[in-house]
Amino acid sequence: MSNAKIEFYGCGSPNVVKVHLFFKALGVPFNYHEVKWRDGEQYKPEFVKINPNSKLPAIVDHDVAGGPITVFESGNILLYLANKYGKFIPNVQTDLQGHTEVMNWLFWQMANLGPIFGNWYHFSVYAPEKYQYSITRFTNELSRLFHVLNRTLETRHFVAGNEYTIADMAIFPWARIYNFVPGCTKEEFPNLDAYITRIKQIKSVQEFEAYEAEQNAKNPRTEPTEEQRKNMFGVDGRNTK
Ligand SMILES: N[C@@H](CCC(=O)N[C@@H](CS)C(=O)NCC(=O)O)C(=O)O
Repeated sequence: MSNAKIEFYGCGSPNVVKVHLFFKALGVPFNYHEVKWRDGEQYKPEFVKINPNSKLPAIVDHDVAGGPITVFESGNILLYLANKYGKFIPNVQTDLQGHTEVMNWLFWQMANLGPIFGNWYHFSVYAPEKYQYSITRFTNELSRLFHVLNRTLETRHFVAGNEYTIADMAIFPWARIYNFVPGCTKEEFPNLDAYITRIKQIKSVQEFEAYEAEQNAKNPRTEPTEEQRKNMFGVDGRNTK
């Protein structure tokens, strides 16, 4: 393999954190590109070439024979990196059961925890008018998902067993903020809370969180402007190519 790096496109978001966690855990070199999604940069033709769905994260791997290879969807990026480096997922040929259990939870995160948390956040925080029906719907479903995790973690250190895998890298960035959701407490979710503490003890996770805190201090969150809200929530596909 060459010394070419992986180009990593991201922003401050739990889906992007997943990929940072993998890179930190393995010490893989990469070039980071901040895509200003509030300013609509995800719809620029040069980014649409990388991810036709205009979402972050995405990577372009030049460090590969016959490459470059472009990868989008955070779960797929984790799987790509796990396959490439042979880490953080049991080998499919030698441990089909272990491999499949990681995939179960990786797909569970991608299809459930991420989208439901995202919608909960949208209706509870970003929405200019608060619709109780939508907030209740996503709060209930999130609570149900946290209970699924809490029950699973009763007998496991990590979500797919007793090893830290890409399933944890996918789940942790969302799970660590479970108590943002009103009524979701440590008392109700003790195993989930202990899991978060356990993951926060991993050295590479600590290194990532220290880096993240530095970045957040440099770029404090601001309320989006009206123009930014149009880029963030006003796109219906008719005005994009
Ligand atoms: N299923 C996608 C979701 C990615 C996603 O929604 N990313 C947000 C992070 S900020 C994004 O790109 N938002 C920009 C937008 O919605 O325009 C994944 O897991 O990669």
